[in-house]
Amino acid sequence: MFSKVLLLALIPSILAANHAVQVGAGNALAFSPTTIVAAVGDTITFTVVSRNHSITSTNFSGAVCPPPVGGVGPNGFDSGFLSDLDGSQPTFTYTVVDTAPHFGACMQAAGAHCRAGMTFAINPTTTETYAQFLANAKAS
Ligand SMILES: [Cu+2]
Repeated sequence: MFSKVLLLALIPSILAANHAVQVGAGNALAFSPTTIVAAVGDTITFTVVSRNHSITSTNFSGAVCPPPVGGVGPNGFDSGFLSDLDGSQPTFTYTVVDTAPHFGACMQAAGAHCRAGMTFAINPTTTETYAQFLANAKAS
């Protein structure tokens, strides 16, 4: 009985995937990849590899940039500022808890990084695409 319970408890962690996202690779104002398709229970680990950035959820349209402190929910996220200026490559991990699309950006420089295209999407849809979100960010 104990082993069965233990096995059932372990299954989600065995099946869950981790998705790695680079933040600021090549000193660019960009997330890479820009689109993450993830299942509930998956984790997304963002690693800041240059400058000082944030990983923050925001609106799909309208007030996109800058994303607000605390992020836009439900199930939003905000890493706060994470600096790689000391070469420490700080990380932020988000666990996917729903199937809804989530749109994220960097809040640095009062939204300048966001408007420059430093954005990403988790589980975008055919009606809320990453391309449209990026266009919305650049225009916000
Ligand atoms: Cu940034």
